[in-house]
Amino acid sequence: MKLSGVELRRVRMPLVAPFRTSFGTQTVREVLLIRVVTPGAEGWGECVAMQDPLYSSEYVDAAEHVLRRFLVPALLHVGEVTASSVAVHLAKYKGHRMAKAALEMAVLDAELRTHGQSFGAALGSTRDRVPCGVSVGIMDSIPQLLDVVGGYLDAGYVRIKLKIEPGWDLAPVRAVRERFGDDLLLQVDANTAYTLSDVPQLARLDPFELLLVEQPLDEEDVLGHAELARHIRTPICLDESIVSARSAADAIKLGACRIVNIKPGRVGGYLEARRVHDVCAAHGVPVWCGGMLETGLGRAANVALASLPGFTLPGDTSASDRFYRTDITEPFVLESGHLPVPTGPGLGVTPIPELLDEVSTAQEWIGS
Ligand code: OSB
Ligand code: MG
Repeated sequence: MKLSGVELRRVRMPLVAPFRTSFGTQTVREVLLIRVVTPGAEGWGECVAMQDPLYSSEYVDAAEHVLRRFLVPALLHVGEVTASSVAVHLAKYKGHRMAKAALEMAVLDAELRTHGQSFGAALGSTRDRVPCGVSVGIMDSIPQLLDVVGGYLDAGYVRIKLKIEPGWDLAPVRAVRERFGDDLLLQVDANTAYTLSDVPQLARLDPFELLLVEQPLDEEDVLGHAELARHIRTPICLDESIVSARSAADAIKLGACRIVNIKPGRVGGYLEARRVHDVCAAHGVPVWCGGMLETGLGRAANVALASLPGFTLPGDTSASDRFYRTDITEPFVLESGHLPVPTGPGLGVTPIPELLDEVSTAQEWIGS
């Protein structure tokens, strides 16, 4: 497949409510979209890098820059491109996994549309719908949190993830357990906000029978997580620390995690995400699909990934209206706590031109 050109498009979408985590508060999503044009079909990619380098070192302006300056030209200069060769062509450029993932996603979408195959079918889907959890931000008060969680449970979400940080951990977990009961699938995500000196506090979460605690320590502190695992009963799940199938294998071998959150952007693409899934499955480690406030494009691909057999825990694959009043694609709507895996060619969804134009702030064409 020869690429005729690549469009980089910036989109700005307001969130339905502020989303607060231990690393900051977001009120708007600045997204970088990629459209690749090939003779057979167009393909769409979504870059999950955030506006500021607070979750990881990548941020959206940098992703746009490295794509324009290095990654897109590298692909335009090779004659035949296949989705599985994208990572090879981009490998000499270090890091920038979210930028690479977005470009590979667009090429994969174009390739699959050309052959009439869906993302799910290509990745190895074994289900036609996936159970959905929702990530709940840090709130101003416990009553407000209970209202918000109650609303999500009424909407049908089958699992609740509470964002936590020092000073907002035990009390929200206890309150949600007391109000909604022991059967609620409940987990927490610290986004690296703790250190090993917090072992006693993290151990106080043990009685609440959480599914997991996600990324309590620094992303580079894999051994710290292994040490923490010796002092708490709650299973540790890694997010930020897992940047490849190799790092997943290492973390598992070191005893740093019993569960892995897979985000395709964080590991460099959907093909590497499948390899992370395969490594975890080989070790009997359950995985689930994380989220990065995706539009309908990234959401479609995430739902497809989440339908692979090793995804045995509900993911942060929530409905479009969790974050956006209006999505840029046909919205993903929760049905009995599940989302359907798209079946059409490629992502199975495309941006609706008028909706996309309404939120676009810049676009740039890079021809071959
Ligand atoms: O740590 O999982 C995370 C959003 C942005 C950055 C990091 C994370 C998150 C979420 C939201 O928790 C997940 C979603 O998109 O639903
Ligand atoms: Mg996380």
